[in-house]
Amino acid sequence: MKFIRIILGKLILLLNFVFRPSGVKRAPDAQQAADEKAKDLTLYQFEACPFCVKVRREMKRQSINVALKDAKNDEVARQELLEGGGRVKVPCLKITKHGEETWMYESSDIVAYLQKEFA
Ligand SMILES: N[C@@H](CCC(=O)N[C@@H](CS)C(=O)NCC(=O)O)C(=O)O
Repeated sequence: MKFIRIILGKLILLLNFVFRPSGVKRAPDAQQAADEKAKDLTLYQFEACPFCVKVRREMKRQSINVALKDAKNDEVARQELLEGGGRVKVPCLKITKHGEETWMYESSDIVAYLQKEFA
């Protein structure tokens, strides 16, 4: 079972690479504003989780660099997710605004948020 999961994970990453979306092209000042806004975001994720791949693909489409934290292998990140969000489930987007943190679970909600904020 673990072996099948590893193979599926590798396959997902390969397909994601082969069919990677192209990112939106913005004017330099608009890109700078998007980069600035993206600094408020951190994505807690597992590298080969299909729901996390879905979110990372949207980030690529929106041409934004979001800090990624590996909640599978990085024990500190895992603990942050557990304490901040309440459970170790990925993807989870941490949004920090005016010193306040919001922890957003569910890939579809995260994609909708990214589209609302950056598209
Ligand atoms: N409906 C969720 C599914 C997320 C999900 O199942 N993530 C898995 C990893 S691929 C997970 O974190 N499982 C641990 C758990 O549910 O406690 C989404 O779309 O984000």
